[in-house]
Amino acid sequence: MGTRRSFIKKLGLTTVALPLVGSVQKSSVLLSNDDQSKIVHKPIILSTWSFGKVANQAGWDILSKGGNALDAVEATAKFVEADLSQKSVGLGALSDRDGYVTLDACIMDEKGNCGSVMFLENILHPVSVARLVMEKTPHIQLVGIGAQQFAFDNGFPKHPAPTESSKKTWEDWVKKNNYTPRSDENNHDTIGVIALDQDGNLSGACTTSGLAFKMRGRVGDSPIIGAGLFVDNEVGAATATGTGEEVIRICGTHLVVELMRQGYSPENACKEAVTRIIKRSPKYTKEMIVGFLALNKKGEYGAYSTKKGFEYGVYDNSGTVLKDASFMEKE
Ligand code: SD4
Repeated sequence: MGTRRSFIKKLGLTTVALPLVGSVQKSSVLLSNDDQSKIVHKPIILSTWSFGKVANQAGWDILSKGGNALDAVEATAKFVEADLSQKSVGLGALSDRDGYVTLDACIMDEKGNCGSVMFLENILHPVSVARLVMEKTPHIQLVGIGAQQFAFDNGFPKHPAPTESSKKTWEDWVKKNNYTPRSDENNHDTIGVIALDQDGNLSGACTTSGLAFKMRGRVGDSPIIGAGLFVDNEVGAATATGTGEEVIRICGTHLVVELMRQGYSPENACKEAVTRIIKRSPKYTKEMIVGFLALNKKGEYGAYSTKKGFEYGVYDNSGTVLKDASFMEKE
């Protein structure tokens, strides 16, 4: 073995495990250092936060059978929307400060097609409405009652909200009336999901109820293309979570993808975006969380956050894992 390894080293070759299509098996092949930079790691799906790890299964079921990234990201986003125990995505979420649950979502495919809904009420699957905006209208964004009417017209039923438990949390909050609409440990968990399919195409989706107890009508970064989500099939995809106002200011995910275009690794691109946010408002660093998650065309990925605690799920041919993002804040 030792002899084989030193022989490989001399030649500048490395043994690399390559995933096989739709299977958990791996094969070992020898690649020159030049070839290593061309390795494409696919299919793969990534989602924000710990529920992302569970929800990735829905997308992986599609990707592992050769399905496309767009269907996969929608399926993963829907999985979380359908879970009414989630307090920051879908109709089970915490309300705004007037007691209404208002949802934001968007989706983007490998051709630059995109759709978005904002301030949408009583609809279980905003991400699917966003997809229909993309596929059936000449527009990108629909808001409020217009978005809701569009959903009804396309057969989405009206669902009640808030849930009893979210209503109770809101009633308790009203008593304190402590208006701090900022993401912290207790107020986060948008699902942003990005995927690379077997054909080498990228797509992404993002869906949220936004910040708990936000002002009525407030919309964050999540449904904004280039802020909460961006996909460029030549380069990569990125999604964001956390205090949306900070992400919008720097067109966060567009920035991350453009940095990857310039040669940044996914993690370093996310780190640079976080650095810009912190540079403008260092005092917020300890108070709020903003995290970015990115995937490039080769299937390399990375994440970076203002502070400790941002996790993301990864599902590829080697299985499913939850990872901790790197972070800026030092204790
Ligand atoms: C927002 N970015 O509405 C969302 C909230 C979020 O983790 O992601 N929280 O600003």
